[in-house]
Amino acid sequence: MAAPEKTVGFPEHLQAEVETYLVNLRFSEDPTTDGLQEAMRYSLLAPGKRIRPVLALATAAAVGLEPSSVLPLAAAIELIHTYSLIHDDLPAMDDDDTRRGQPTCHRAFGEDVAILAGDGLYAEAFALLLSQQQGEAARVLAAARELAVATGVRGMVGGQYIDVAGTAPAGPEGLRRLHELKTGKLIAASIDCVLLLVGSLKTDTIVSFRAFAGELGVLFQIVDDVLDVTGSTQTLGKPQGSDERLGRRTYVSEFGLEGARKLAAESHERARAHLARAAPGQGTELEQITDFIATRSH
Ligand code: GRG
Repeated sequence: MAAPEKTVGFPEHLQAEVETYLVNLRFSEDPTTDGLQEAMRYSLLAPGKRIRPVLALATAAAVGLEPSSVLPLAAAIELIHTYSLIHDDLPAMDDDDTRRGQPTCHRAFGEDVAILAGDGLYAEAFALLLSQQQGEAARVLAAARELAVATGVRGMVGGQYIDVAGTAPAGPEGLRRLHELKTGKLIAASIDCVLLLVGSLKTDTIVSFRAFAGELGVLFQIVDDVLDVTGSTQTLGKPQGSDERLGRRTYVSEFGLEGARKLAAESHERARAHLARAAPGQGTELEQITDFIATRSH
C-alpha cells in the first residue's frame, strides 16, 4: 500500500495517528467477502490528505480533549469521504480513471464491486462510530445523527443531486448552497461532531466554531475549483480540468480565476477570524489546517 502523502504546514503527527488507525481497521473475517474488503481498503488506504479526520482530532485538541479519544469518529468520517469519492468516480457520475494517484476503485475492481465498496464504507462508518467511540451514549448518538444528516439529502448526497441535476438557482447564492451541501457539510461535521461529543461548551464558543466550520467548507471548495484549473493531474492525483469537461458550475466558471482567488483570500481571512474567537490561543493545529487548505497545491 502506498505511503500517505507528506504535506507541508499540516499537523503531520495527527495525520500519522489517523493513518495508523485506518490501516488497522478490518471490516470482516469472512473469507467470502475478502474481495469486497480489499476494494474498500484499496480506496481507503490510498494516499489521501486526511483533512477531515485531522480536523476532528485538531478540534478535540482545541477544546481540551485528547485527540486520540475521537479516532473512531474521525475514521468514520474518512470512511464516508472515501465512499463519496468511489461513487463520484463511477461511470454514471464523473467517470474518472484515477483518484488519489491510482486507478479508481471501479477501474481496479469493476463497477459492481466499487458500488458495494462505497456502500460498505458508509455502513461500516456508523458501525465503527456507534461501537467504538467513547463518551456519554446520548452525545455519541448526537454525533452520529449529525454525521447522518450532513451526508444525507440535507447534506452531501443532496448537494451531489443538485449538482448532477442542475437544480441550483442561478447566481452566487445557488452556487454557494450547492457546495455548502456537497462538500461543506462533511467538512463542517468533522468539527461539529466533536463539539457534540464534548457537549459542555459555552454557547458563544459553539457559535464561533460553527461559523469557522462553515467557512472552512467554503474555502475548501473555492480552492478546489481553482486547483481544478491551475493544478496538474499528477499533483492532484485525479484528472485536472474535470469540472470544465463535465460542465460543472464552479467558483471559477462563475467568477473567473482571479475572482475565485480573491474570494478564497477573503474566505481565508473570515475563517481565521472565526477560529480566533472560537479557540483564542488554542487553535494552533486548526490554524495550520486552515492555512494549508488556503494554500494547498493538491
Ligand atoms: C455521494 C456520489 C456522492 C458524492 C458526494 C463530496 C462528493 C459528493 C463527491 C466527491 C467528489 C469531489 C471531487 C468533490 C469536490 C471536493 C472534494 C470532496 C475533493 C476531494 O477531497 P480531498 O481533496 O481528497 O480532501 P483526498 O483524496 O485528499 O481525501
